[in-house]
Amino acid sequence: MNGMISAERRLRTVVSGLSCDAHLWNLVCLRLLLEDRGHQVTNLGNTTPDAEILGACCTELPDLLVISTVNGHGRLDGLRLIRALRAVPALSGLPVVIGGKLGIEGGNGRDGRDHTELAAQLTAAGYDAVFDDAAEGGPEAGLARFDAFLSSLVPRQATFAGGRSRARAAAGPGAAA
Ligand code: B12
Repeated sequence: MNGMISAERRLRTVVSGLSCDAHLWNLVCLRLLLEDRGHQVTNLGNTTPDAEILGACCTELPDLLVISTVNGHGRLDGLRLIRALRAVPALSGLPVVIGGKLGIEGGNGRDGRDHTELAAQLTAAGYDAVFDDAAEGGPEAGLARFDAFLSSLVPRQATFAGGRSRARAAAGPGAAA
């Protein structure tokens, strides 16, 4: 753990599972990580409908939306969600990441297949970064890359224009951005 960040760098984050994903400890884990760093978290929970995620983002205007998926449907549900989200003008610049088990090949997702194309598809559709358990180093390395990505974000209120505060280039290898 990296320790607490300063108040000026505190992010307001929304964490959510996707509509058909019943797993919830992944969300608890992400919440604990974010809170440990000093960030504010709204956890929308598991099996959250797209409309609820979009509604929460429109209401809270967070600095970051974190989508977690483990049941294997993330590539489909994740694409549907990000396309709907990017179609909302107020959310077109919101930093959004997705991570977890993006395929259906089990456990750590290390099935020998090339997941690069999937990550590219997700980023092309609008995700700022993808943290795939199947990427090199497994889930632990993914969380470390996520941590680095967090450090690269600037809270919306700290930017003059209030515009997009993402930093794609800082996402690092494995965090397809
Ligand atoms: C508990 C469990 C369940 C419980 C969930 C209870 C609950 N409410 O949480 C129940 C019984 C409901 C369940 C159901 C199913 N499950 Co289940 N489940 C598990 C199990 C045993 C543990 C999951 C867990 O809690 N892990 C602890 C959390 C903390 O870790 P995690 O989920 O792995 O998340 C980590 C990473 O993925 C990563 N991460 C996740 N999201 C994100 C996001 C970001 C941004 C980042 C950076 C990182 C990140 O960080 C987390 C911490 O390291 C796993 C197997 C396993 N040992 O992991 C299978 C597992 C996840 N389940 C699986 C499957 C297939 C199912 C079912 C489809 C089974 C079925 N045929 O019905 C259903 C799906 C139901 C649904 N609608 O979603 C598969 C998924 C396979 C895949 N994706 O390739 C697994 C991997 C089992 C397996 N080896 O096949 N499951």
